[in-house]
Amino acid sequence: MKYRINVVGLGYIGLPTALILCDSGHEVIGTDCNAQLVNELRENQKSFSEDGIGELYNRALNKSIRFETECVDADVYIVAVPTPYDEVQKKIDPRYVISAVQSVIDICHDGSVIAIESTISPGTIDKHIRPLIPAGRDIELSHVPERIIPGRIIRELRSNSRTIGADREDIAQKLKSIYGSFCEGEIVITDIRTAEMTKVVENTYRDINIAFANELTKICRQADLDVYEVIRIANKHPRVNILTPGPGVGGHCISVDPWFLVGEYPGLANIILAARKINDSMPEFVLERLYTVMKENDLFDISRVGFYGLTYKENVDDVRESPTLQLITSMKRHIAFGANFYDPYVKKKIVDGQMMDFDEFIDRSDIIVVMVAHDQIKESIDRIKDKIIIDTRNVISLDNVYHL
Ligand code: SAJ
Repeated sequence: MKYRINVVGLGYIGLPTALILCDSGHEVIGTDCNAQLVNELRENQKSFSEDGIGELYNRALNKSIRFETECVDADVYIVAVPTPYDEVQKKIDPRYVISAVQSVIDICHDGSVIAIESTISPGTIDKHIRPLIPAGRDIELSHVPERIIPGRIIRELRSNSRTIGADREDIAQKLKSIYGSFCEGEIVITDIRTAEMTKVVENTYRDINIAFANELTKICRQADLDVYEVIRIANKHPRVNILTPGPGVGGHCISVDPWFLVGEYPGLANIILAARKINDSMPEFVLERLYTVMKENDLFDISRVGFYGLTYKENVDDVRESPTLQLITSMKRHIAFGANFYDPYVKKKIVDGQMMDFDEFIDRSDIIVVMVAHDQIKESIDRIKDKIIIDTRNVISLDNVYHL
């Protein structure tokens, strides 16, 4: 069955979801409060690049997808607006989700379904969203947390398993038929609170496992062992799968979601809190390594140190909570200024010392700290082979490279 679907919020999650739903034959209207974005989308300019999104976008335009700044009447609403993170209070701010749902409630007809994809902390729907529905109105809520990873959005939209949390079986089945029109993975039905918790648990699981790899790195550094070799061998065990150490954990999800559990269950979330602390300590650990390497090489001029990569992971332009930005905060605390920074994906100047030209960055840096494994640096081995390199991602195939 085909539905009329209004996707509210046309960012990393909403836009690809709107396009793929349109491609699957639904009548789709994409809504975003950013008029400039809506105009660009109408005028054939998609807002970001991802493998496979261009073709989907062109096909959706031919299938008459519409982009609007207001919500419109529809059978189903998919809310995929951002949930800003308050770093001080360690809490997500649900205000955009609340206002998006309110805009939907203001115009939708009874019998409509609102599916919230935005990341929310457990309990948000009961606490902040349900009370928005006026008594006597028949509007159904559900939580269908997104699970896709930047860099593989379109592929994962099709292949990942999905969770649908709903109050009623018929509503869950309706959503299952919609998501099933493009999702080839298993679609699991549950209640809303379980769906909320599951999403946070998934990202917390990953945070804890990355923290284990990072803690091993510190232990191996002290024991003078190669952590990568230790992990490689340990992972030969059929039931062991240790993740990859790195300079910290960034992104809007893995480094954020575990705090919801710590905040709500302070006496119980012990491993979770320890993992967060370990991952948050990694940028500082990189600085300690840098200091050791500088001493070893008799180099003490910070203006000759270059940090490569500002994004939270490779080959994306997203800098939210990125380890490099965390490291810069740490440096400021130690009153260490003057280092060089460069990222091929960050086209605007966002930090002091940021160079916009790769060659200039290389020329100005005697020590290069690889913070992000963008393809560019892996393909520029010839350009950096005479530098002192601290490779926090274990991707530079040169001898004499320092690791974490
Ligand atoms: N990282 C490591 N070592 C690893 C893996 C990752 O240090 O072995 C670091 C990365 O460099 C990065 C951070 O962790 O800084 C997170 O990166 P990621 O690629 O693992 O995950 P995200 O944040 O891009 O996407 C995650 C995904 N969640 C899970 O893998 C459980 C994705 O499926 C979710 O949709 C997304 O969060 C989200 O929005 O929740």
